[in-house]
Amino acid sequence: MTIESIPDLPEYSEASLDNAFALLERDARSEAAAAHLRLENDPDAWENFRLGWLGRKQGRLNQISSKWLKSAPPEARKSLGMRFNAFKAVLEALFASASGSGPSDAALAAEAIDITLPGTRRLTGAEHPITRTLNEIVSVFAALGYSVGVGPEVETDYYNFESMNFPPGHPARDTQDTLVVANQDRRQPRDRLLLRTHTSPVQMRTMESQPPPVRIVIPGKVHRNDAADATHSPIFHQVEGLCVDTNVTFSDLKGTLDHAMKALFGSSVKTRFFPSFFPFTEPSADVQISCIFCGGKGCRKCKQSGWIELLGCGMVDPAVFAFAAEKQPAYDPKKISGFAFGMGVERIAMMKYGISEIGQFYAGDMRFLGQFA
Ligand code: 2U9
Repeated sequence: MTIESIPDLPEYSEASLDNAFALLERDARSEAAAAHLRLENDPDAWENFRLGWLGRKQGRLNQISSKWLKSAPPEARKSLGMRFNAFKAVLEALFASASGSGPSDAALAAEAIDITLPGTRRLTGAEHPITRTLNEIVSVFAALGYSVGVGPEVETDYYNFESMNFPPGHPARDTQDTLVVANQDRRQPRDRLLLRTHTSPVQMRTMESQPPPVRIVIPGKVHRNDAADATHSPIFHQVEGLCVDTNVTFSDLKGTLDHAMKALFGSSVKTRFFPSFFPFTEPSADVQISCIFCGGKGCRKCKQSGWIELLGCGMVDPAVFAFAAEKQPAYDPKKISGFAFGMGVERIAMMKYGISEIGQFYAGDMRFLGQFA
């Protein structure tokens, strides 16, 4: 209500004041009744009633009294003031009776709770089997004193390939084809961005940032232009490890990985190492473990061989150390040596949990994922 919308009093006789205040009281009582009805849908109905009449600034009582008192002849002011006080008491009584009356039966019934009903069962979250396997692998190495590193999934050509001994144009790059960021012709070839094909760039960055000794594992997501099938996905997870110190030997590598495989698959598991090739290690090896399904006797899973190939490893190639030495001269291959290894997390999770389709990990099907809760 604005001050303009308040009617002027035609005159200040007692009869006309009686009439004006009777009308005000009638309005107030009918608004109070309406507020009471509205209360079920509008919990603020009574507060709005109070503010509308008794509010300090916008309340009608104040506005009307100041307008009428201002224009009243001096002899009518006393009577007018007393009537305002009486009307204020009516308004306060209306409000007090309402606020004391509480919510209606219907409102109480609507929010009643039947405590005899069973509770709502909420699904608790659980680690995804890939995350769980990745963490398990990492903790095996953490217990051997390895620290854990992470790094960018979008990498430069230098860290992903060149520093890992895949020179530009070298055919070894074809084994790890990947997506590259478009429109980078103005950048130097070594600075062009791509989705990393392995987590090795993080090991290289670690060596650049600290002198030896280094013992570190890097878990993470990697990307390769590989066709998806039952056991391959173009996006997968790896854990790679790097150990650099004085006098690190191939025996240390064998002992470390033999221990890790026993920790992951059980103490009866055996390991064996076969010559292999990776650009970043020399010599390199593929590691097999005795078949965890048949204990080495030969079964369908191990194609009757008793062995399953699980990871790759090798002694860090001196050429890789030479790239690190550009920033940290202590990586002098004449003074230090190191081993590195890499494993696919999906492959290990599939072995541990007897899963035959890699796509199950990514489908988000609760019937599959619920088994790991
Ligand atoms: C630095 C130097 C050497 C990491 C290594 C492998 C062997 C390997 C594969 C296993 C299955 C990749 O996920 S997979 O397809 N990895 O066989 N990775 S040695 O060598 C490094 C890493 C960093 C500085």
